[in-house]
Amino acid sequence: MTTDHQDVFEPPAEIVDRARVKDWRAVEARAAADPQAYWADQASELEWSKPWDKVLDDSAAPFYKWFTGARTNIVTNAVDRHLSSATRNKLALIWVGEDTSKVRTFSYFSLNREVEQMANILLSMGVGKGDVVTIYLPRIPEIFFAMLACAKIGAVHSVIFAGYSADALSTRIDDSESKLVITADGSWVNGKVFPLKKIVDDAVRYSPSVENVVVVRNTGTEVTMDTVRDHWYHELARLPIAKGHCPTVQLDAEDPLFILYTSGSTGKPKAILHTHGGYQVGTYTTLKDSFDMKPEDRWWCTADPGWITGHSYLVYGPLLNGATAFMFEGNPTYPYPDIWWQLVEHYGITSFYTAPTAIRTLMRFGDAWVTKHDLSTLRLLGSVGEPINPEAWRWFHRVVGGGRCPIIDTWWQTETGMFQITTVPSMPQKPGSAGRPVFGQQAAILDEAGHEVPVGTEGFLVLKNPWPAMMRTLFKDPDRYRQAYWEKYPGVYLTGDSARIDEDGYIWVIGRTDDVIKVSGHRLGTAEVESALVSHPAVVEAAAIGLPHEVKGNAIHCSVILANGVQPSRELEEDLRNHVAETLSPIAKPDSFDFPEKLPKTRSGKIMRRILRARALGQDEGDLSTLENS
Ligand code: 6R9
Repeated sequence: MTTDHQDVFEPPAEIVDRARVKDWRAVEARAAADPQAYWADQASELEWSKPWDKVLDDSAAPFYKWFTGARTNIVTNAVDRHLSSATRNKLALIWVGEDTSKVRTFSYFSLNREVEQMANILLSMGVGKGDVVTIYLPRIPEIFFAMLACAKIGAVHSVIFAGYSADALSTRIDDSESKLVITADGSWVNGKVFPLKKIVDDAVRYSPSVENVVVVRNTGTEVTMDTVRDHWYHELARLPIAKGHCPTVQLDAEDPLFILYTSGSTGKPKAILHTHGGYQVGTYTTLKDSFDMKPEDRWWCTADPGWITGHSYLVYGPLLNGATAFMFEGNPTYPYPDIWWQLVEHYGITSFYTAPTAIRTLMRFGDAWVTKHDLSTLRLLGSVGEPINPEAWRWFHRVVGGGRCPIIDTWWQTETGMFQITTVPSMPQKPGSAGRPVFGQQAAILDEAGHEVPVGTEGFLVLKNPWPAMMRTLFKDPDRYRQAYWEKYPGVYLTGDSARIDEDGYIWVIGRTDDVIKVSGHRLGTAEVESALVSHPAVVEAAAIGLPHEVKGNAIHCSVILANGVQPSRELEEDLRNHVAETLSPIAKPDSFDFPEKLPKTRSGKIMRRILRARALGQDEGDLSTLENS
């Protein structure tokens, strides 16, 4: 370990005094001795209409099942159980628009009313148990209502980040065979309207499964409404059918709750499937322990509900804990780079969870934007999505947290559903290390052959124990599930990340080992960018790689073979960039290009990205013996 990594921050005494988990070593040891007993204890803090027969069924591993035989619904625990007590009047959600004069707040009582209304409408449209509903909504309260309404009636939500293009949306709708799409007229992005409904129109033209589109009025933009297919949500809400109580359907613990598409090594995104029972236990427990959730907390997770972080720790986790969630529609630098700190001060946020890329962006504007606000309500800070570099960690700690607030780094994935490597507030923190495996989990770093590597050596990060919020399979693709995650090292879960472990058992995640790139914390597949590029008439072949970037973590660099007679130019680069934005998403825009004569390939035709990376970084190209025509 280098000395840079040896900084240790001991948690302040008042944080430890207040922490739920004070003696973390004892809890860790108890959970390690009997993980199933640990998870059963956690699960018994939630409501089940029928108890489980078995905590873990591993008879068909890697298709693990949790809390088998139990009946439950995540909405019973996230909403309903808070209605019978004083919590019904507590704020469940505070929402602030990009125009911060727009504020909407919901107590648990009124959140329930909204969810019942949306659920009644879904039922009236023939949505039933097991049906997949596509949700393409921005950060507005209706995304909470839509997700919870689906869960309430046993439908499966498939949230698509409202920054994906029509092509990407259409592929995901088709793959899931969704009959209903919930969207909005538009969303606000830095003062401009992003035309969501228009994108849905384009997507649905090629998606024959869609029978109904429900449109929430948000920006007031003019949109085209198909008289048969499209319905305004506010008009449906006035109908008698929308009114009245809507019971929460009790489901099998293993019934699906949602699918969420994420990028993998191929161009086809993977639909990760999560279920009601285990997912509620995992997200409830990890948020409670790592962020020391208390009734008086105001929790702000800046992630978009379109990603797993938004699912687990903006929507479900806080509600399962009966906390108050805060959601902001806007971006961190609009209209000024102190908008977040202004909101933290105004709304008295106590726990603030964000991504390193945002911290690095805001850090560049200087301390004054932060220090002019009174951030003394903050108690805990959190980080997710990519490794946090020690410099950003220290700035976040010193300037935002006033040196008082521990930073809870949380390593996890769409697939894991819940934190896997993190700290709890009473644990010492090391800037740049994600921490230790969560209680009940064990991690290891393996070499190519599957042997554990010595302390301090980089290798493949694997997880040894199953955990309740683990994905159950890839929707409609169980073979790919087994092969992608469980085949390289039988019996352990392959994360796709490389990491080191230090002498204290802290894990230092380095990055992905596959063709997945995290760009500004967003997960993208190089193959998706490549297929967007080759759909441009000037492009014959393309290879995308991630290169280190100071703010974004990684930036996308593309090597492109141009069609005969096409010459590289600035205009062409701009055109290709816009083409990727339009066919995939603006978040996938390449940063830089080069236009070689040919791509380095192995004799079997596989692109050698290692060589492209070395070339782009001006480094030695290394061993070229496997190169075709070497
Ligand atoms: C939650 C989320 C998963 C990948 C993961 C890893 C990277 C996430 C991290 C982190 C270092 C952290 N990652 N959290 N790397 N430190 N705290 O981001 O899910 O979008 O599926 O991405 O993100 O590479 O494998 P997802």
